[in-house]
Amino acid sequence: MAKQTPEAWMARALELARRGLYTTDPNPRVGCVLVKHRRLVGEGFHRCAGEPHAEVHALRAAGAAARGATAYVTLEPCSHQGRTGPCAVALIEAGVKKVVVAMADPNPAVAGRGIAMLREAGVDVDVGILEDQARELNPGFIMRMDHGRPFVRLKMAMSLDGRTAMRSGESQWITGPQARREVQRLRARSSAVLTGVESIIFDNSRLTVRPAQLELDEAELIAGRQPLRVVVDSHLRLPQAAACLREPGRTLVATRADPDPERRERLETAGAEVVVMPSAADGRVDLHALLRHLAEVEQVNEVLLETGATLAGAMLDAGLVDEMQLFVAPTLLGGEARPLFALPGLERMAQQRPLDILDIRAVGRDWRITARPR
Ligand code: AOF
Ligand code: ZN
Repeated sequence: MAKQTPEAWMARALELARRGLYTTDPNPRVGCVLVKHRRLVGEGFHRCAGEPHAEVHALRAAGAAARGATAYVTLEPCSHQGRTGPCAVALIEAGVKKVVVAMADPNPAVAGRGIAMLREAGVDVDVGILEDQARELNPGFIMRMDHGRPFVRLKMAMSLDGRTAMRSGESQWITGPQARREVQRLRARSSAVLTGVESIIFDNSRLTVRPAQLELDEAELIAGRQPLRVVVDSHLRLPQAAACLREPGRTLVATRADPDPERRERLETAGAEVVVMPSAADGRVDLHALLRHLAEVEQVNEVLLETGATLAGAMLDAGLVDEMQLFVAPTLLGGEARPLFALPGLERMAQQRPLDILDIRAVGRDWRITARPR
C-alpha cells in the first residue's frame, strides 16, 4: 500500500471524520488515526456531542501501542474540559510522540492552547496538512466560531430557463428523485432549515429529513435527528395547520418586534416557538440578527436555505449566502413562471451578481451546480 505520506494518513483521518457528517452537531466533525512504525495502530472519529472525541476512540483502539506513535488529527486536539476531557492531555499521557494537525481549532476555548500544551510536554507538532479539506468539512462550525453566524447554503431547484415555480406557486416537482434525495442529504447535515412563510403557504413543505428516502446506512447514521425548522414570518401569517408544525423536532417562527399577541398565541398553541427579532430598515425581520440568534442561542452551524425568490434575494442582498446548490432540471417552465431571485433595483450590467462555479455534476437526469457569490 502507498499509504505512507503524512497527506495519505491525514486523508484517512478526514475520511473517518466524514462519518460524523450527520451526527456531531453542534460539534465539528473530527477524525484521528494513530500510526507507529508506518502501520495504523488505532483510529476513531467523533460521532456525537457528549460522546468521546476522535482522539479518545483512536487511543482506546490502540491501547499500549499508542506509546511512541504519531497521531493525525483533522482538528487541533482540545485543551478544555468540556463534555469530555482535554484530548491534548490524553495524547500526552498515552505517550504519543508526534501530532500532525490539519487545522487549529477556531473555538475560543481552545484556539491554539491544545497545540501549545502538546509542545510544552515535548510532543512534536505539525500544523496545516490538508488544511483546506479539513476546513471544508466544518464550514458551519468555523463560521460560527469566527464570525458568530452560521454558514448558509442555499438550495434551489430550477428549470433550464431559470424558473423555480409556475406563476401560481405550483412547483412539485421540477427535479427528479435523485436530486430530491440529494436535498434530503443536505437537510440531514444541516443544523437548521430556513424558509419564508410564503414558501410554506405555497408548498406546505414539512422541511424534515425522511430516512426512508436516504440509503440505509445514512438513515442509520442520522438516527432520527431533525434539523431545526426556521420560518421567517414578519406578520405571523404561518397557518396553524402547517404540516411542519406537526412533524417531530422544533419549529421557530422568526417575527419582527411587537407581534400581534393573538396570532402569536395561536401559533404557540399549534407548537411553534415564536422568536422576536429586531426589524430591518425595510420593516421586515433583520436577517443578520436572526442568523446571530441562531448561532449564539441555538448553536446552529450549517443552515440550509430552502425558499422562494423573495427571501433568497434578500439573503443574497444581505451578503448572507455562502454557497448555492442549484439543481437544474431539463425542462422549461416559460416566461410567466417565477425566477430564482427577486433582486429589485438591479438594472445595469454594473450591478450584476457574479458567481464562481465550484462544481457541476449530473444527479440523475438533473444537474447540480455548486456556486459561491464572488
Ligand atoms: C477534539 N476532538 O473529536 C472534537 C473536538 O463539548 P465537548 O467536550 O464535546 O467539546 C466540544 C468542543 O471540542 C468543540 O467545540 C471543539 O472545539 C472541540 N471538538 N476536539 O479534540 C474532537 N470533536
Ligand atoms: Zn477533544
